[in-house]
Amino acid sequence: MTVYFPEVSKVLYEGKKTDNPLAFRYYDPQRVVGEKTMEEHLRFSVAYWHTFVAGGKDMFGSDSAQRPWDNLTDPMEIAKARVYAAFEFMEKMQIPYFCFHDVDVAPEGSNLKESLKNLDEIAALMKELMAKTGKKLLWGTTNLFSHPRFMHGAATSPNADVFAYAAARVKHTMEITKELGGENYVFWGGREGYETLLNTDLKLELDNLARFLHMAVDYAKKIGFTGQFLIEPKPKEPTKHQYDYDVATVLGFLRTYGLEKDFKVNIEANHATLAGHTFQHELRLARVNGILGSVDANQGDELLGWDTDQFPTNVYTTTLAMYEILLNGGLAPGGLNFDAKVRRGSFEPVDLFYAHIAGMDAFAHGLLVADRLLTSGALEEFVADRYRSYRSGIGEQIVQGKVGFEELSAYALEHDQITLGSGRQELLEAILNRYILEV
Ligand code: XLS
Ligand code: CA
Ligand code: CA
Repeated sequence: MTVYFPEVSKVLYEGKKTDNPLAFRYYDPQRVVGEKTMEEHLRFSVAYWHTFVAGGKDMFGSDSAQRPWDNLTDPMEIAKARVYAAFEFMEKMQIPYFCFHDVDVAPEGSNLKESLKNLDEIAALMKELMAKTGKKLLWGTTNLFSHPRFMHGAATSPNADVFAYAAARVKHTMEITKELGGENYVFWGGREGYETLLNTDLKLELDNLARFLHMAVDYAKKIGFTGQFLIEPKPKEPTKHQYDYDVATVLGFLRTYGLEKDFKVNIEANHATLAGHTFQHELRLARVNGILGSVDANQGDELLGWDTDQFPTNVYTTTLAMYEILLNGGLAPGGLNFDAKVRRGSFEPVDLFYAHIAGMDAFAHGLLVADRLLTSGALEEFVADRYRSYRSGIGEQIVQGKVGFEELSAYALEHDQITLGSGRQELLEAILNRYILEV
């Protein structure tokens, strides 16, 4: 059998003093943190499209990456070689999960029937290797944005034939996801948005998007697919305005259309920052509303305004992310999917290992810090104390709904000399730094 990464043997935990760049310094899968192992907490996943398919193309240049599995001519043979490369990579990296779009794994045929047949053939090979290696599918999804037929959207296209075509593709990918034991299914509305309102019936498009999602829920029930449905918010790119703008927008949409029980969100760090939020903000908002389902673990570049999908290496961000995830009671059945790509200049196969090691160690480090921070209670105690006025007296009555404007007005007339406490932001930031630097 072809070995695609001969320069790398299994990547192991060697501790933070190691000089070996092909070892983990923090990620120790079996290490217990709180009540779970690191592997159970972090549920790492590799993104098929970035790691085994994309070749480094950008607006200014062609593919730059060396991908030995692509050195074939027949598209189906390339697709199969990618599957073998993917499983070799996951084995060597100790990554338990993967995620894919339908079009990542199999080439398009000359018509829909042929495309679905190609997909079935590759899915069968994946199933075989999953059984052999114990690797699992975190989520499947359908690419409803690359082909020109989706130029005006899929479920929100002005053309009903496109809506029908998109439904056929989602139906099929959902069946394959079920067949492979996928734990989630993602809907990222790549072109579900608009370029200009001058040509757009916004109300019909939103109604149609909801109709499409209801049909997906109905079909999942019909075939007994019990994976979690996830919507992945993103404010723009490729469209100027995307309907699933951010967590707050998705929450409003789900509630408007009666879908809130069937969907959670898959939060991508880079999409959060594109929406003008921190990653932590999006995680917090999803968590407190009970819809934090999964995470696309990456980061953007502070100086670039687009979706750069970089590997997550910022330990402040990974710490605050893990802090929210621990407070959420974990992510399962979701996980941390590296929806990230190596830079165009990092073109050698070994760079895929360095990149994933960097991301896995940054999250493992974040987990250790967040766990210690939570055990200390430093932040929670401060926050609880900051809001103590709502646990007795007039605050308690407000919370319990026992008073209205008249009672509050009478109270305020007697209590208009108000004493406030400091927010202590800098002290709290110093505490966070201390914990990050100590691990
Ligand atoms: C693109 C999205 C996409 C989804 C899956 O920006 O991140 O890759 O995660 O379709
Ligand atoms: Ca993503
Ligand atoms: Ca992205």
